[in-house]
Amino acid sequence: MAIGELGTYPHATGAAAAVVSKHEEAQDLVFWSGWFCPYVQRAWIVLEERGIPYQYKEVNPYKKEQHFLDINPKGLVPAVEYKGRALYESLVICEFLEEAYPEHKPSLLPSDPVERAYARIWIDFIAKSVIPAFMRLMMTQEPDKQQEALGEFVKALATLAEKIQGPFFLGEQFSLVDVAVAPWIMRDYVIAENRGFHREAVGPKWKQYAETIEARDSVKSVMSEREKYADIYARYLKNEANSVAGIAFRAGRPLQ
Ligand SMILES: N[C@@H](CCC(=O)N[C@@H](CS)C(=O)NCC(=O)O)C(=O)O
Repeated sequence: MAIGELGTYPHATGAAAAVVSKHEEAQDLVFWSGWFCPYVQRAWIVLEERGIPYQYKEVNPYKKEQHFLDINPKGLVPAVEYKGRALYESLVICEFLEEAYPEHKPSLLPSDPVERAYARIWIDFIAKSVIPAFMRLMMTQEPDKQQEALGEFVKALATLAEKIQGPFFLGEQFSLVDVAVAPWIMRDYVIAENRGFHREAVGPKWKQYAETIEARDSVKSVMSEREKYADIYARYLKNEANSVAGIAFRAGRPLQ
């Protein structure tokens, strides 16, 4: 069932395809990507934002091929191989890139340890509250439960919005907090078109922040053509996605 989950487009298109074409040569860092994946886009935004040299490799994680399971036993994208050693989990990869490439500016975490920890509190909030609420809203079918899910999602965003220092979450500097949420801001049109979400419902601060994030070059550069995502989101909207994420959210389990 999972095979073919990807639909008809095996490769990046649009802006993301142009980026892929610049990253074909072998490098110390191999980036195992799925063009469609918001978690991949977190690591990809960091790579582009900081100009880190990497070799792009597209993989269909739904096929669970042995060569990829040897890199990530969970069989999920993103994964990276750094000088032959493998790592996975998008937020872990983002932090790894921060530490392994300190000479590549800008750094996306504050240098002060307290501010760094503060950034991680909000990254954790995005992972544990914002994204699960987004998934629930997309996958819920009954209209009254959709209203409830919409309320929960707007509330989670409002909690985040309250702390935005502007123009970015931590102020002047684009950071890993922005990276952690950016791919879902780029996908909020799915719930706007299908579940009645409006950025305005969160408040003007959120709307302005979302517009700032979606205008960021690194964020735009990892997006494929919008219509190419339609098949994938149609399955989530009908609650028919059999991805690891789809199954976990349907069962009310946290995403591993
Ligand atoms: N917690 C993981 C989630 C990654 C994830 O769910 N990736 C999806 C694609 S967006 C995947 O590889 N799915 C394969 C599957 O569901 O079998 C991370 O942050 O990297």
